[in-house]
Amino acid sequence: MRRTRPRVGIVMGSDSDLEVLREAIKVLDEIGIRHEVVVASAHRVPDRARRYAASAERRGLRVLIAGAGGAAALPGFLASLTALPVIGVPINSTPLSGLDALLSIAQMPKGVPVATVAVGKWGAANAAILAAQILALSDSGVRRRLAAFRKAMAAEVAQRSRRVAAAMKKGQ
Ligand code: RP5
Repeated sequence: MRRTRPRVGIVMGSDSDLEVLREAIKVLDEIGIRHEVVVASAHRVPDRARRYAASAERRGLRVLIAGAGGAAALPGFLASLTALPVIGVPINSTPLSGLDALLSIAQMPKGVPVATVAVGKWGAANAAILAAQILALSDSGVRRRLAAFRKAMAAEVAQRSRRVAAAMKKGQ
């Protein structure tokens, strides 16, 4: 069977960002979306990051998820070089716990948007769900699997609610 090409590119400023971005990888795997993962810092290897962004659409990618810490230029840098939607994940790798990255990624100048999610692991997971939602607009398979993912999440909340109710009853 022919394997489909990756649809989501996950780009990180450093391999030290991987622990956070694993949350995005887990969600994409769960929903069954092919992805690729690369390290390409905007500050340390700008040419590599530029080449990646410039070739992304041609290579079949449809959404980029970019994680960076510090004065996080990477998501905005990629967004300036491709028309693909870029989702930025602020990484809590600095003494400011990611607040610096959040502001750098969210405060893009008018004309070059980056969809910015929460700092750290929650943001990484949400970046993957948002990427799935974008792909679902034109892919019925992703739409079905995303619906199943959301259904499983709702079932889990219901289960937690039952657990809390049982614990309350026991305590009474
Ligand atoms: C950023 O600097 C990376 O995205 C990372 O979050 C941070 C620290 O990188 P390392 O010094 O751990 O390589 O570019």
